[in-house]
Amino acid sequence: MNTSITGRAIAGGILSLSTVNIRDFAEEKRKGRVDDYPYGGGAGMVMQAEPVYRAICAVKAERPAARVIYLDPQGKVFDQEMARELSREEDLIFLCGHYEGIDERVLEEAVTDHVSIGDYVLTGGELPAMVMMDTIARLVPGVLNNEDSSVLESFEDHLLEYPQYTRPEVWNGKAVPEILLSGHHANVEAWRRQQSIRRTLERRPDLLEKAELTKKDRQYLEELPEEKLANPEDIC
Ligand code: 4GX
Repeated sequence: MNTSITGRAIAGGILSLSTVNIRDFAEEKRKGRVDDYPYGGGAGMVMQAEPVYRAICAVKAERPAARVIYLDPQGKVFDQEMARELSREEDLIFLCGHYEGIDERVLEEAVTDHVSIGDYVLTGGELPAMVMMDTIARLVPGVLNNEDSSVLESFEDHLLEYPQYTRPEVWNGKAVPEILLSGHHANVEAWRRQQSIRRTLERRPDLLEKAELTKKDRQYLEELPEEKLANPEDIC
């Protein structure tokens, strides 16, 4: 988090980030151990309620209004819309579990949001928390400058981004699409829009349901499948 765009934002005081180690809130006699066997038996270990509770209380003493987000494969799946909503919060606490999870009672007591970053299982919540922090951070005003701006933001309009090209004009025998060199701004915009729509249809057709398409967009979209279906057999 201390490098690149988020690093610059932290150095500039736009964002701040701190961590607490739940082990530091372990009972004295357990010497930093915070896991124990699950009641009812079964494989693996469970994080105890009390150290987790103390850790959350210590953070909340400084940030009483903060939402407490538990990284949890059973949570609501994180997306750009949720990131936008969370970027409006002043403070966020990310609770990262390890092992088989955390004693349910402290979750009931302290967690405001259960969030999953996707349908796969990691060893702990730290990477999901970092994925969320990075995604949310770049939506906080002042974090991105003009150079890495997000005005024409992918996903916000439920379309994939158009392809990008930079110098040289010909690389490995491949030329940059001519329209991009034309200097005709309106034509470039129209071409990029079409590329976005084409890519979304080919790679993520599920996104198109939510996309807001103009009449022109729809017209282009309807012409696409015929063009695509006409080809595969002809190639060989
Ligand atoms: N999106 N993990 C949480 C501990 C755990 C185990 C069982 C509840 C039940 C994940 C994800 C994720 C790994 C974080 C297991 N918690 N978190 N951890 N996918 O896989 O958010």
